Amino acid sequence: MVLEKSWRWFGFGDSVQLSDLKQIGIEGVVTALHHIPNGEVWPVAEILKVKSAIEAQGMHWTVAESLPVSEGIKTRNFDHERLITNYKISLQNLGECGIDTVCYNFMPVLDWVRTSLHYPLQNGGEVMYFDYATFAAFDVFILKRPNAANDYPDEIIAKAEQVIASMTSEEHEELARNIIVVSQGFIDGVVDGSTPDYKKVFLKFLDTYSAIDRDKLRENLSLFLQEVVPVAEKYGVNLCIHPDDPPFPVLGLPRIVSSQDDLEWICQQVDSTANGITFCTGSLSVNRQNNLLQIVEKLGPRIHFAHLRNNVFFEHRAFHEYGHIEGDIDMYPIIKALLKEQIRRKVSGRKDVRIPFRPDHGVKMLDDYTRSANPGYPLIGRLKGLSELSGMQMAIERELTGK
Ligand code: DNO
Repeated sequence: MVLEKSWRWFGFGDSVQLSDLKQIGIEGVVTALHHIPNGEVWPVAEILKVKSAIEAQGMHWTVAESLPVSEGIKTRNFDHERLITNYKISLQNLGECGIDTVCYNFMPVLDWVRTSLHYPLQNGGEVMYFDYATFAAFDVFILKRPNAANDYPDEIIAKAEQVIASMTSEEHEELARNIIVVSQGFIDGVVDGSTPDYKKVFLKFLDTYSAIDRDKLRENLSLFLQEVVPVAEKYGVNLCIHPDDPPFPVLGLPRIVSSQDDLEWICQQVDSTANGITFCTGSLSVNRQNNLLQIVEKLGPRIHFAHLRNNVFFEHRAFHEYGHIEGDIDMYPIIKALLKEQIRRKVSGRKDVRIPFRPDHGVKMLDDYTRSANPGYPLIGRLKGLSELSGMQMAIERELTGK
């Protein structure tokens, strides 16, 4: 049995229709109620609209990605009780509607970070790129975060000086906009990019973490889990936290979902299958200390969702994304380990045997240049990845079962 073929669909405004997904063999749709403001309840009626549209095409809503955790929960500000109550109601509503897997993350202020959304590959394709020195240039010289330079090694600051000098002022602005607005807006952006002072607004958000270090953020996550996991359990929902992308602190903000130790610590906070993880190869692999295979072996029963993506790594934490089965991550043993986990589940009589996977991000290619898409989510590049990953799974499955 292969992993469940799933696909991130951004709702009725997505340029890819549900009928297209059916055509390409998708079984489970991954989506969210993107139109509901962060922190508000997801009402049953809205959930059902999306669910029935998906089911009308013969697929099912396999994962809610993401049910956003508001900043007020991460910082445990004055409003956190209301926000957690709303979160619990949304979990109940999702569970009662039969949506049994909910992905979320606990990254402060920013979700994923890239310094270029259009990095050209030699073959004409385009991917996303993260360069630490360019990121430092943004932080120190464009955003001008107080004392930012102290957070980087001297050699990175020296490179950042060169980077900034080589860019025009329009490019400075584009870099800031990409990091603060463009790559966040379509998922869970906290800053309204339409205001001219969006960088100042962003700095204010960063300030809300001035008294929150790694330990404090861990405490806030633990308190959140203690409240929501029992509700998820009661309504038959498995929660799965998405790792930090990239998996290290950025902008002076702590990041606490970056390593195997972090994931184990999280799973221990509430000892329940409902307290699980999203296994994202692209994010976790950027921390070169992480052994992805070991993570599957150790935490397999808690993996409720897999994001399969590949990277090419350079020195000083730089990387760019790549074709799903190319690149520096060896997908073969990872897929094998995930398929073995499914076999273990079946043997142990677990009901949720199949792990949904989605081809995470993709190379922009061919007709992708003429079709609108959110950054990282081109149709053809993802479709190519889906096919390659699926073929690999079929072959490994035969090898494992002899069928
Ligand atoms: C980016 C995604 C993330 C992810 C969330 C999950 O493309 O991988 O936005 O969906 O962090 O909560």
